Amino acid sequence: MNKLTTLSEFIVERQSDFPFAKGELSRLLSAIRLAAKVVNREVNKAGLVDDILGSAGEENVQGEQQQKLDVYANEKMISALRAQQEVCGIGSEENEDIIAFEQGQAVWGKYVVMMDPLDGSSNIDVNVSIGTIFSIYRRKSKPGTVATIEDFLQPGLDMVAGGYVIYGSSTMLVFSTGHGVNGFTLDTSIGVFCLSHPNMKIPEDGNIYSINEGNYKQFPEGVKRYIKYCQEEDEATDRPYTSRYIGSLVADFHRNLIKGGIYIYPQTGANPNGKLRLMYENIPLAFLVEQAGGKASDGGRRIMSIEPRHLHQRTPLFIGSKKMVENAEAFMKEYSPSEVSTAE
Ligand code: AHM
Ligand code: MG
Repeated sequence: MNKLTTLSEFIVERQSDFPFAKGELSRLLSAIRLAAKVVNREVNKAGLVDDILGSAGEENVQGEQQQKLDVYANEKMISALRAQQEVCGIGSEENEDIIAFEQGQAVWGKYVVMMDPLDGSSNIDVNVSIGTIFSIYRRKSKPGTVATIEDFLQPGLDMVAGGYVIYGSSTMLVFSTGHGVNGFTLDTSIGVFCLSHPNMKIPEDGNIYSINEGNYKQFPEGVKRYIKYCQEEDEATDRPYTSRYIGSLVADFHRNLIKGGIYIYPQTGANPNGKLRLMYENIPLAFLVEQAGGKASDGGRRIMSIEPRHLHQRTPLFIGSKKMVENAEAFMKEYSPSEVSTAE
């Protein structure tokens, strides 16, 4: 049997990849790992336990129904990170304002975390994969003071680590510290994440396109034309492409990362800036895709260099295999020039 590398062993071996003090990365990631295992346990029994399934009866800051598991995952992530005391504050999809820790050692924490604790949660009730997305930044304010919004509003280029957990047919933690992307699969029999996908690379080109075509009429002309291009027959370019859309960003992204493909959530009539959130959905996945050799933009601008203005900001997202994203951008430039922004 080949020797398995556990996540803990991997972190110790790769400690030098993390540009800051010893032990911080391992403590931060172990908080995320612990919360992921706890959420995984609940996700897996969601079909059995009545009080976990379904809506919590409240709306979150985005005006969407919060699912009970959203609330649960949010609480677990926050308490795990608070307990590790490396993090002075958290920005979450589920909380309107940042959570700035004011007591104990946590105010000395050098990092902030942004997260979507349970993305795609409308899929829980129907047993479809969901995920947790996270990003880690070094704080701007002085340790020992209470974190401020400026600690969070940093462009993706300043991110020090990020990734996601996918609760799928198996549970995986995929992350990067800016030195490539590695994927770990949870061995549920021993409760340990093991390195299963070392040094992940996204194929430079692909033949899968992922977009909610139900919104077709609301898409910019450039996206409409790109979809038609994907559907045309052309043997030389392997078209028509295959259409795959789960409606769970992490799952759609994960598949395309492995197989090659493009995921697009463009601006629509209902969501003129797209639906997905820049800080805790688009940037962490853009970080990963770039680390894996792919590309991410809002149709014009590189996601990683956008200067964020507020915590729950939305942007369109074009992400995946480099050649496919470049091609979709070319369609945007040609047919929807007024909707392509180039300003940072
Ligand atoms: P959520 O954060 O409220 O779960 O919403 C994000 C989800 C993504 O997982 C998914 O890619 C997208 O919304 C699907 O949106 P739509 O149903 O409009 O296609
Ligand atoms: Mg989400």
